[in-house]
Amino acid sequence: LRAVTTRDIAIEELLAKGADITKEKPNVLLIDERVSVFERFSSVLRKNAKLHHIANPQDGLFAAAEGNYDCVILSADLAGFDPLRVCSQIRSLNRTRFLPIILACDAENDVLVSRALELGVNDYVIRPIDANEFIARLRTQVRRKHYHDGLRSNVAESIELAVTDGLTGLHNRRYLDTHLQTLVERARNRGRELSLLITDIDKFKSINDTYGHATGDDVLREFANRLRQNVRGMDLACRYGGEEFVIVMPDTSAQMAAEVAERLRESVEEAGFASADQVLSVTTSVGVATLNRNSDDNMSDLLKQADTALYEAKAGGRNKVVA
Ligand code: GH3
Ligand code: MG
Ligand code: MG
Ligand code: MG
Repeated sequence: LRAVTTRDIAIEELLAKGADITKEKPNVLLIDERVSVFERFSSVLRKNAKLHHIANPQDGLFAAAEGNYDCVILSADLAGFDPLRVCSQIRSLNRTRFLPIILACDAENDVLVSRALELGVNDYVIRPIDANEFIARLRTQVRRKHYHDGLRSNVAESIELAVTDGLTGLHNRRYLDTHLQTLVERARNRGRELSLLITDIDKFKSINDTYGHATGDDVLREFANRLRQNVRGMDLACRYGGEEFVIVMPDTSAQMAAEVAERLRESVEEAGFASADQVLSVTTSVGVATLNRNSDDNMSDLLKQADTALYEAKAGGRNKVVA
């Protein structure tokens, strides 16, 4: 509730300030088959917008989805087309869901207008059009759109940050914690296999102690690259803790998972890790676990199983896979 309130206040402030977002001319798409209507809107908007004109609503819908418009003017009097249908089509496409629509009517039509507003039309005008009033209404819609576009990309960015590890760009533990249980349940419901591995860099503390923390960070980044090279697109790779990483592998048997783990172990051991002017030898230990379809193991059972295997790999001398 608080977020909504803050956001509303922010919008109102922005609108009150007449924020500078209409500095660039908005791209406006007019959907109406009549050239006379286009000419009237052209003269109304003149220097205030770039007006594009499409006669056929189906083409208009396509253009709206493909193009980068700030507002659509939809004629209520489209020969052979139901404007309400066109409106709900615009609202149902992802690309145009938030595109402002102004309905332009030839005459008062309360029923049509109220249904259109229910379907998501943002505003309406009745011909003959008053130029100043129309420009003001258009500006309001364009400002709102730009403001919300900004909010949406900020939200997308914060979500991205919240589930990404800043150092390596892999998913973070929070992401794993929210998705692993779903992957486990999906595998179980579909009778599919699922494996995961935990890998922990050997003696990482001594890398930090010997070469410094910055070098340690370089090693972590390069380690993440080698992880990425060894997993498929459908696998979920995440940094689980300091120098500990988890890979979840859907549709992967215990044997296949052990092979992935061994390949990863080798790819770390085989080539040195470059940092500044030195090349370091790094090794890693891996514990593998596979979902047992005859048990009711959940996500934490699976992680525990892999962690126990990892512990055995460490106890057994490190640079090992235990499956
Ligand atoms: P083991 O083979 O048993 O895993 O030994 P280890 O030294 O790798 O394990 P330990 O848990 O003792 O040390 C992990 C070290 O990782 C300690 C911590 O300071 C370091 N570390 C954790 N996060 C980061 C990080 O983001 N950057 C750097 N450079 N070091 C980190
Ligand atoms: Mg450790
Ligand atoms: Mg370690
Ligand atoms: Mg560790």
